[in-house]
Amino acid sequence: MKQVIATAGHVDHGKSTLIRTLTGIEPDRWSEEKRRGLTIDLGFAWTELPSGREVSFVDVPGHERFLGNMLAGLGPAPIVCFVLAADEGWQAQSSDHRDAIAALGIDHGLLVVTRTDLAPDRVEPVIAQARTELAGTSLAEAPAIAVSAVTGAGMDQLRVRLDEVISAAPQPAPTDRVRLWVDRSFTISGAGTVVTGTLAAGSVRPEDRLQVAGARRDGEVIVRGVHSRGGPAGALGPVSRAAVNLRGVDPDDLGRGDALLTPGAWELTPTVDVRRMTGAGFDESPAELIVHVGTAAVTARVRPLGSGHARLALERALPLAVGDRMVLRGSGSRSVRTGAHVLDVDPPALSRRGDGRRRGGILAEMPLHGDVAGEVSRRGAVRVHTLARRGLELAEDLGPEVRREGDWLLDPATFRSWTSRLQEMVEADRMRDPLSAGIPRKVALETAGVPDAALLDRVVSAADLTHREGRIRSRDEMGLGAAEQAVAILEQRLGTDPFRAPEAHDLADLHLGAKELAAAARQGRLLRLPGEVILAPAAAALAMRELSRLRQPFTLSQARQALGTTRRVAVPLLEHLDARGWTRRLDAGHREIVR
Ligand SMILES: Nc1nc2c(ncn2[C@@H]2O[C@H](COP(=O)(O)OP(=O)(O)OP(=O)(O)O)[C@@H](O)[C@H]2O)c(=O)[nH]1
Ligand SMILES: [Mg+2]
Repeated sequence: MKQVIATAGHVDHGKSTLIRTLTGIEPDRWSEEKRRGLTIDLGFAWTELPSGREVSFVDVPGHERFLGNMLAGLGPAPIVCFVLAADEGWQAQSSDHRDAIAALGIDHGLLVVTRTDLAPDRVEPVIAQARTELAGTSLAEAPAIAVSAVTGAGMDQLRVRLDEVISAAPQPAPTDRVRLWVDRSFTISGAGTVVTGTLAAGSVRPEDRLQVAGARRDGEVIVRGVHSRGGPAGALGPVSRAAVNLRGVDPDDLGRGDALLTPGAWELTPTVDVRRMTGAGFDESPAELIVHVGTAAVTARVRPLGSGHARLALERALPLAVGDRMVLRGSGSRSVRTGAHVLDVDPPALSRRGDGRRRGGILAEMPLHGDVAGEVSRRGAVRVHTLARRGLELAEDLGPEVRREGDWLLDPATFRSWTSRLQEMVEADRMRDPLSAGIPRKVALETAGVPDAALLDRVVSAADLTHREGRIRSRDEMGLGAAEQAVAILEQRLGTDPFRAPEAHDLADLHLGAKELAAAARQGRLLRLPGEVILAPAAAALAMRELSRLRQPFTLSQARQALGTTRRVAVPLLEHLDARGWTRRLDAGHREIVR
């Protein structure tokens, strides 16, 4: 069980020093960071806790200028380590970072008061101050601990506490779908492009195919290798820092804000409807905001739908799901404006007057985990798989408003309308032509508006219709109409001479065309074999009686003589018996009866 923890806290409060002391790894990677003693971009380190569990850290910058980098580190992290300097106490970016954590809904973490060697008597008041400032936020109940990264005081207890916090956090399934938000991409000579990110759920292994949701490219890529803790790994599971070596990708094609996905498992959406969870409402929202989600930061046009909800039109499509949390920030602003929760990743267009107001009302009623019944009634029919992609949870009992048919969830009214539409179509077809073989399935699909073939089968049986050879028709037959008399004549002739099939001119004289013959065959009156060889249905059994008297195996010509018929009749008749499994073909010239 691995975990990833992000730091947070005011600039210069000792975040990077704490991580360095804890792990022995320098998180400030850049020479400029080292020179200035200031974190600019994300830093990465890892260690083993007393339990033997591996924990990785994403160290974020505190300086307000690098809020974007800070959010890219915090975005995908499930746990946060909130750092306060004992000698300085709560400061401006402490508030900013608290707001970001609350906006992202991160509710697992711990409070670390560091630099206690500089102000030993400030520990209690600083913790008290932090509790006040964090009241009502997701970290209100977080455990607090005092340390000095310089003297090492409290560091052992910190390790124990980290283990406790990790144990309390949920452990995502290694089988979940992958959405790896990329925070870095670089090239390793000989290995090619490597991207890194926090693997929050699912697993990645060599040779996996992943879908790219990127600002510069899409399509699929193949994983050449995976690394964690600086070394190669057979497979990576959650929650871990992942370095993924990709085949055939230019490092410039991928970067922070892009994501690697389980192919087909995510909806890439340019439009979402969201609910305000923290911070300012949408009443006086600027027309444009920056949306931070995962490691991405994109511009979005904002359409308020009441004060608590809004539609965000993103500058590019992102892999989002219901339940995702995002930070909204004014462009140019260095603080968090609103924390938002995604309610719908495929919302309906708002084109008519009053649509916005109506939509605001619907969103206000929508539960946080989305509205399956609403989704089904709005769309008429939706696949279970599509809902899962969108992040909607399926309850055991879907209620009376949802009808489940196989892989589909249906609005009962929609299903009823398909059923009656199909019944009408079949009835109209039969009125037009009593001998009709029925409506082709393709036509039924298109005209009735049924979205797929498997679903059509269910509509057919709900409508008490039947389908045969690609056509849908009524269960009860209407008789043969005008062809009745001609068929009766044929039946009589075949009754006396069962293997003497009528010739084409006989059928023409009787006005029996393909349609009439098909209807008679369907109704069990005639046996219609390929080549328009027409026999009585009893011909098969009669033929068997004759053939069983022959020496086995027999040839075509022996069979023909035994039946007293022509090649034209004998060939399709024997093939018909083969198909029924009554006779068996041994080689090109011989058959035998199957006993
Ligand atoms: N005496 C003492 N100094 C500390 C301690 N922890 C950090 N410092 C010092 O505090 C200063 C800032 O530490 P950093 O670790 O760079 O702070 P930071 O929070 O990572 O800063 P940013 O990343 O820029 O936000 C450095 O000069 C550290 O040496 C501590 O426990 N005791
Ligand atoms: Mg730092």
